Amino acid sequence: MKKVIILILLMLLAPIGAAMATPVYWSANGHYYERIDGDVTWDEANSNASSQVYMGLQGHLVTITSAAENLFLTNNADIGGGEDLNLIHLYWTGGFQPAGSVEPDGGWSWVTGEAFTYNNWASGEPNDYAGEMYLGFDHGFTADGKMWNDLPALSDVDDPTSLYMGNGFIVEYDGSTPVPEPGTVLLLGLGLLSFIPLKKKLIK
Ligand SMILES: [Ca+2]
Ligand SMILES: [Ca+2]
Ligand SMILES: [Ca+2]
Repeated sequence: MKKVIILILLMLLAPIGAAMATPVYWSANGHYYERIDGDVTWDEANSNASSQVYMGLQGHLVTITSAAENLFLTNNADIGGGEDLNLIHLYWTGGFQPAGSVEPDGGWSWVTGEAFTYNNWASGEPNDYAGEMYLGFDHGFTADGKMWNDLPALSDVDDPTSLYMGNGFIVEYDGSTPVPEPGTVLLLGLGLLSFIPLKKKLIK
Protein backbone atom coordinates (compact mmCIF):
# COMPACT_ATOMS: atom_id res chain seq x y z
CA MET A 1 0.00 0.00 0.00
CA LYS A 2 2.80 2.35 0.94
CA LYS A 3 4.46 1.66 -2.42
CA VAL A 4 1.27 2.61 -4.23
CA ILE A 5 1.00 5.88 -2.33
CA ILE A 6 4.64 6.71 -3.05
CA LEU A 7 4.14 5.89 -6.73
CA ILE A 8 1.09 8.16 -6.91
CA LEU A 9 3.04 10.95 -5.21
CA LEU A 10 5.90 10.55 -7.68
CA MET A 11 3.46 10.64 -10.61
CA LEU A 12 1.94 13.83 -9.25
CA LEU A 13 5.34 15.45 -8.83
CA ALA A 14 6.79 14.27 -12.14
CA PRO A 15 4.92 16.67 -14.47
CA ILE A 16 5.99 19.65 -12.35
CA GLY A 17 9.63 18.58 -12.44
CA ALA A 18 9.52 17.79 -16.14
CA ALA A 19 8.16 21.23 -16.93
CA MET A 20 11.06 22.98 -15.22
CA ALA A 21 14.55 23.44 -16.60
CA THR A 22 17.27 21.81 -14.54
CA PRO A 23 19.26 24.36 -12.55
CA VAL A 24 22.74 24.87 -13.99
CA TYR A 25 25.88 24.23 -11.94
CA TRP A 26 28.73 26.76 -11.89
CA SER A 27 31.94 25.04 -10.85
CA ALA A 28 33.61 28.36 -9.94
CA ASN A 29 31.59 28.62 -6.72
CA GLY A 30 29.56 25.40 -6.48
CA HIS A 31 26.26 27.26 -6.85
CA TYR A 32 23.30 26.33 -9.08
CA TYR A 33 21.36 28.88 -11.12
CA GLU A 34 17.90 28.65 -12.63
CA ARG A 35 15.96 30.94 -14.94
CA ILE A 36 12.24 31.01 -14.16
CA ASP A 37 9.97 32.62 -16.74
CA GLY A 38 6.78 34.49 -15.92
CA ASP A 39 5.34 37.98 -15.57
CA VAL A 40 6.14 38.91 -12.00
CA THR A 41 6.79 41.90 -9.82
CA TRP A 42 10.12 42.03 -8.01
CA ASP A 43 8.38 41.23 -4.71
CA GLU A 44 6.75 38.13 -6.21
CA ALA A 45 10.06 37.03 -7.70
CA ASN A 46 11.84 37.59 -4.42
CA SER A 47 9.39 35.60 -2.32
CA ASN A 48 9.22 32.78 -4.88
CA ALA A 49 13.01 32.52 -5.21
CA SER A 50 13.45 32.31 -1.45
CA SER A 51 10.88 29.50 -1.28
CA GLN A 52 12.85 27.36 -3.75
CA VAL A 53 15.20 24.56 -2.72
CA TYR A 54 17.38 22.48 -5.03
CA MET A 55 19.74 19.66 -4.07
CA GLY A 56 19.21 20.62 -0.44
CA LEU A 57 20.35 24.17 -1.13
CA GLN A 58 18.24 27.20 -0.28
CA GLY A 59 17.41 29.51 -3.19
CA HIS A 60 17.37 33.30 -3.39
CA LEU A 61 17.18 35.87 -6.17
CA VAL A 62 20.52 35.85 -7.95
CA THR A 63 23.34 38.01 -6.59
CA ILE A 64 25.98 39.06 -9.11
CA THR A 65 29.22 39.92 -7.40
CA SER A 66 31.76 39.55 -10.22
CA ALA A 67 32.17 39.95 -13.96
CA ALA A 68 32.67 36.18 -14.16
CA GLU A 69 29.28 35.54 -12.54
CA ASN A 70 27.58 38.06 -14.84
CA LEU A 71 29.20 36.41 -17.86
CA PHE A 72 28.19 32.95 -16.67
CA LEU A 73 24.55 34.04 -16.47
CA THR A 74 24.73 35.77 -19.85
CA ASN A 75 26.41 33.02 -21.83
CA ASN A 76 24.91 29.90 -20.32
CA ALA A 77 22.55 28.37 -22.88
CA ASP A 78 19.98 27.45 -20.22
CA ILE A 79 19.99 30.85 -18.55
CA GLY A 80 20.90 33.84 -20.71
CA GLY A 81 21.30 31.89 -23.93
CA GLY A 82 24.19 34.03 -25.15
CA GLU A 83 24.21 37.38 -26.92
CA ASP A 84 22.00 36.34 -29.80
CA LEU A 85 19.17 34.89 -27.70
CA ASN A 86 19.09 37.53 -24.97
CA LEU A 87 16.75 35.37 -22.87
CA ILE A 88 17.10 37.33 -19.64
CA HIS A 89 16.07 40.76 -20.84
CA LEU A 90 14.06 42.40 -18.02
CA TYR A 91 14.60 39.45 -15.67
CA TRP A 92 14.84 40.31 -11.98
CA THR A 93 17.95 39.88 -9.87
CA GLY A 94 18.39 40.16 -6.11
CA GLY A 95 19.61 43.77 -6.31
CA PHE A 96 17.50 46.41 -4.60
CA GLN A 97 17.69 49.88 -3.13
CA PRO A 98 16.33 50.38 0.39
CA ALA A 99 13.83 53.22 0.91
CA GLY A 100 15.51 56.50 1.73
CA SER A 101 18.65 55.78 -0.32
CA VAL A 102 20.37 58.68 -2.03
CA GLU A 103 19.26 58.67 -5.69
CA PRO A 104 20.06 57.46 -8.18
CA ASP A 105 22.92 55.19 -7.17
CA GLY A 106 23.02 55.17 -3.38
CA GLY A 107 22.32 52.20 -1.12
CA TRP A 108 22.27 49.42 -3.73
CA SER A 109 22.24 46.07 -1.93
CA TRP A 110 21.93 42.32 -2.53
CA VAL A 111 19.19 40.26 -0.88
CA THR A 112 21.85 38.05 0.74
CA GLY A 113 23.73 40.97 2.31
CA GLU A 114 26.77 40.34 0.09
CA ALA A 115 28.78 43.49 -0.65
CA PHE A 116 27.51 45.45 -3.65
CA THR A 117 30.90 46.29 -5.11
CA TYR A 118 30.73 44.92 -8.67
CA ASN A 119 28.23 46.40 -11.13
CA ASN A 120 27.47 46.33 -14.84
CA TRP A 121 25.01 49.23 -15.16
CA ALA A 122 24.06 50.24 -18.69
CA SER A 123 25.18 53.71 -19.73
CA GLY A 124 23.11 56.30 -17.85
CA GLU A 125 21.84 53.75 -15.30
CA PRO A 126 20.84 53.66 -12.55
CA ASN A 127 18.72 56.71 -13.32
CA ASP A 128 15.80 56.34 -10.88
CA TYR A 129 13.48 57.14 -13.76
CA ALA A 130 10.13 57.91 -12.10
CA GLY A 131 11.22 56.03 -8.98
CA GLU A 132 13.14 52.79 -9.54
CA MET A 133 14.60 50.52 -6.88
CA TYR A 134 15.01 46.99 -8.28
CA LEU A 135 17.77 45.59 -10.44
CA GLY A 136 16.90 43.86 -13.69
CA PHE A 137 18.83 42.96 -16.83
CA ASP A 138 18.79 45.52 -19.62
CA HIS A 139 18.73 44.66 -23.34
CA GLY A 140 22.40 45.45 -24.04
CA PHE A 141 25.75 43.79 -23.49
CA THR A 142 29.23 44.86 -22.39
CA ALA A 143 32.40 42.79 -22.27
CA ASP A 144 31.02 41.56 -18.90
CA GLY A 145 27.82 40.31 -20.53
CA LYS A 146 24.30 41.58 -19.87
CA MET A 147 24.00 45.18 -18.73
CA TRP A 148 21.87 46.22 -15.76
CA ASN A 149 19.06 48.71 -15.28
CA ASP A 150 17.20 49.96 -12.22
CA LEU A 151 13.50 49.22 -12.68
CA PRO A 152 10.37 50.27 -10.80
CA ALA A 153 7.74 48.60 -8.63
CA LEU A 154 4.97 50.51 -10.40
CA SER A 155 4.71 51.18 -14.11
CA ASP A 156 2.84 54.39 -13.30
CA VAL A 157 3.81 56.13 -10.07
CA ASP A 158 0.46 57.92 -10.03
CA ASP A 159 -1.42 54.63 -10.13
CA PRO A 160 -0.52 52.24 -7.27
CA THR A 161 -2.43 49.40 -8.96
CA SER A 162 -0.24 49.51 -12.07
CA LEU A 163 2.40 46.96 -11.11
CA TYR A 164 5.57 46.69 -13.16
CA MET A 165 6.22 43.13 -14.30
CA GLY A 166 9.56 41.66 -15.28
CA ASN A 167 9.78 38.77 -17.76
CA GLY A 168 10.93 36.36 -15.05
CA PHE A 169 13.77 35.99 -12.57
CA ILE A 170 16.90 34.02 -11.80
CA VAL A 171 17.29 31.90 -8.69
CA GLU A 172 20.73 31.16 -7.22
CA TYR A 173 21.10 28.12 -4.98
CA ASP A 174 24.15 28.29 -2.75
CA GLY A 175 25.65 26.13 -0.07
CA SER A 176 25.34 28.55 2.81
CA THR A 177 22.02 27.33 4.18
CA PRO A 178 21.49 23.62 3.47
CA VAL A 179 18.16 22.08 4.45
CA PRO A 180 17.43 18.41 5.28
CA GLU A 181 17.00 16.21 2.20
CA PRO A 182 13.58 14.70 3.14
CA GLY A 183 11.98 18.15 3.00
CA THR A 184 13.53 19.06 -0.32
CA VAL A 185 10.97 17.52 -2.67
CA LEU A 186 8.04 18.81 -0.64
CA LEU A 187 9.50 22.31 -0.36
CA LEU A 188 10.35 22.36 -4.04
CA GLY A 189 6.83 21.27 -4.89
CA LEU A 190 5.31 23.91 -2.62
CA GLY A 191 7.67 26.52 -4.03
CA LEU A 192 6.55 25.72 -7.56
CA LEU A 193 2.90 25.64 -6.60
CA SER A 194 3.19 29.02 -4.95
CA PHE A 195 4.44 30.48 -8.19
CA ILE A 196 1.35 31.62 -10.04
CA PRO A 197 2.26 34.11 -12.76
CA LEU A 198 -0.02 37.10 -12.79
CA LYS A 199 -1.48 38.57 -15.88
CA LYS A 200 0.79 41.23 -17.32
CA LYS A 201 -0.58 44.70 -16.99
CA LEU A 202 0.02 47.32 -19.61
CA ILE A 203 3.13 49.33 -18.89
CA LYS A 204 2.45 52.96 -19.46
CA1 LIG B 1 25.97 35.11 -6.46
CA1 LIG C 1 16.01 54.54 -7.15
CA1 LIG D 1 16.50 52.81 -14.94
